[in-house]
Amino acid sequence: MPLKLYFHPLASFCQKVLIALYENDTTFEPRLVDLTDPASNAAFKKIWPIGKFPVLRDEEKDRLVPESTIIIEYLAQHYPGRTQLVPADADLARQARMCDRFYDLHVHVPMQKIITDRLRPAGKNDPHGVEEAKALLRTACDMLNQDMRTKTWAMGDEFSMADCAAAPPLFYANMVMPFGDTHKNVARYLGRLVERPSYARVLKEAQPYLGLVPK
Ligand SMILES: N[C@@H](CCC(=O)N[C@@H](CS)C(=O)NCC(=O)O)C(=O)O
Repeated sequence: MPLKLYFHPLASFCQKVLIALYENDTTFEPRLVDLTDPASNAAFKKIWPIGKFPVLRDEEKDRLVPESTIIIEYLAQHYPGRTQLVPADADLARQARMCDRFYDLHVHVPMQKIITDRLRPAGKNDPHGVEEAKALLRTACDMLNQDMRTKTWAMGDEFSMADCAAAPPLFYANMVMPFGDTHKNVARYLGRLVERPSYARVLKEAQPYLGLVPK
């Protein structure tokens, strides 16, 4: 099996890549990294000293591919399947990348900030940073609510990398800052994502760990 994925089922950026892999039934060897286990953490940092996952290893091509977006680009290029993760048309591809960036930077990062602040040791919280993150998340949801008025998926009719980027942060954002009553188009989009078989599988596999998400 040429592909190994270093990941954790609960980690939202890892889920983004899992969706892409499951969309195309891409075969890979799962390598679960437990960052709370010093041995697992140290072994992973030998592979990728930055210590953030997901990271893909392609044994056949002798390549190490970090960063969720770059992994999906790599899969689209070298292991394509029925779901075209990055559109072939250059203009559409740029728009898909722009959506991916929007979700990563303006939804995923603030959602992570809100959740990880709850894991900080007592006295080490960053209330100002969390307020900023909530404001950014609210602005992003306002914009997405407009954008998703008439669309099925982030790029319109076709599921793409942008939807892989959207599903995990929207799911967790809805847990920490519920938007069902305020952003109905985004909530309906999240409903479609949750029903998509690739993401439904990701959520099922994350289920045993969901209790670890701080309330
Ligand atoms: N830009 C990276 C972000 C990866 C990231 O933040 N991963 C989180 C898990 S969702 C992580 O590794 N957290 C552990 C840590 O920061 O120590 C990507 O897109 O892959």
